[in-house]
Amino acid sequence: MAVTRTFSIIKPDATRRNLTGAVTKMLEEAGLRVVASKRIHMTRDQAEGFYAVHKERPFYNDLCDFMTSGPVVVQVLEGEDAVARNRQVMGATNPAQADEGTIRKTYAESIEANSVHGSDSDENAKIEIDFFFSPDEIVG
Ligand code: RTP
Ligand code: MG
Repeated sequence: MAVTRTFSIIKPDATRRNLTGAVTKMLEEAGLRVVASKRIHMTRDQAEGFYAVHKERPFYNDLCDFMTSGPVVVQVLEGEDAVARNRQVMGATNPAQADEGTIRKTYAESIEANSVHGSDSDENAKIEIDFFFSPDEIVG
């Protein structure tokens, strides 16, 4: 299996509860390496642009409110089959449906405040990494 990259966000519900380290530990224990990381407060424009694929969804406006409600930690993760590996350790979008031992089962508060984001394909991972990071910020 090839070593690839994915994009992760530790969401405002997790940074508010001081869970940046705890979440990162679970990512690392899943075989992912943090090759870029920064704590930012997303602007409304950034949130709307990042989630533009969800623009027509009923939860879009609330989601943009939530993602700008506090700091987030954006990260690039590297590992074997990174996109799938990350989504496995994240767990289902709705924490009520997430498997035991996943980040969302362990820490998420609700389907919206679900602690982490992870890219859903290699193609989207590249787009999302480029949205937040310049090449010199990524050290593999
Ligand atoms: P993500 O993109 O954050 O990694 O999560 P995902 O693929 O599991 O979920 P997605 O369907 O892409 O939805 C993006 C984020 O929108 C919020 N959401 N709220 N209120 C709702 O019904 C609802 N559904 C989704 C969640 O924060 C979800 O992670
Ligand atoms: Mg998604």
